[in-house]
Amino acid sequence: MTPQTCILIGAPVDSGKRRAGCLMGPDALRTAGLASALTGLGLQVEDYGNLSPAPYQSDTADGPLFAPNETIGWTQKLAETAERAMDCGLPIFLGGDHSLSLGSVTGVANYAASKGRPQFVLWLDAHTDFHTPRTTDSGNLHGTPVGYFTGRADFDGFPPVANPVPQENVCMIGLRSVDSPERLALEASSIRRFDMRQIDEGGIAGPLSAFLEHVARHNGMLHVSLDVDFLDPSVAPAVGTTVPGGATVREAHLVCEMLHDSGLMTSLDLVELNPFLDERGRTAHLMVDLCASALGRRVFDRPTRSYQ
Ligand code: NNH
Ligand code: MN
Ligand code: MN
Ligand code: MN
Repeated sequence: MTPQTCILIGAPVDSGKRRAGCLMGPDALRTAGLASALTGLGLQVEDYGNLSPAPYQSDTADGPLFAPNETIGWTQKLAETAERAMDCGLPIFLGGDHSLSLGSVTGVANYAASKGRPQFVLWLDAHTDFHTPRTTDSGNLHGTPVGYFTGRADFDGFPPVANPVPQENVCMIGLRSVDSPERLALEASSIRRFDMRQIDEGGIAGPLSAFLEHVARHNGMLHVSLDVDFLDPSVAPAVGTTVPGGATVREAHLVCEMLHDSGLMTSLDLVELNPFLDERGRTAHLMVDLCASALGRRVFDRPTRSYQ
């Protein structure tokens, strides 16, 4: 069997919020040994280098949103690149802030549609990122990707979403900071959502396997979006929006190990790493280790579990 190819796509997006630093994320993940961790698992790795946004009109400081045009440029470039990369392997988007997922997810969803398969998304994050440009209070577009790729209105000027991901195909795990307009919209939606209390009470494996079964039953393609702030800030300090009470190292590894066992993941975002805020690279190393778990690193072999 030819080894699976992972495609590293550097997306130094820093326009999704005001605090700078995520532009250094892709190179910090490379420095922490991402490529060699994957080749060590017997995978083929191709690195596309760092992308730049499609040409965009320079942003002004007036208006409620921070740097919308730059984010539009990134969305265009990432959607095109994501759709093309899907034919060549499993793309791993190295962020960059979470606004990169406006492009990565819409791109992979276009690919899935071209193959006649449904797209699913696992959102691992303290936040729901379900705002629209009209509901956001902060004006930070990294709080909007789920709103965009599920087809919510009011993304004026952004590329139209040809293949919105159905709400039933989205599962969020790790939630603990949700703005009221997001909560109201989510409660009216069929997005699956698990806050940290549910994880505390019942563990993380149950909700995840239920979702993976659902993906398998529908022969879906699965995009996983891992925000650094899914993790507890005591183990992952390198993020601008720390929220206490996040996933432990083992909870996060378990999610990744189960993803690998499922064989369902077809694309991955590693986002929101701000190396400027890191402590001797520990967050970058943890993200690399989690990525390795999601792609097959394990202590002992065990029978693989089928979700069909
Ligand atoms: N909900 C807040 C906002 O829209 C925070 C979003 N920040 C994130 N999302 N880090 O993952 O501004
Ligand atoms: Mn996020
Ligand atoms: Mn977040
Ligand atoms: Mn179903």
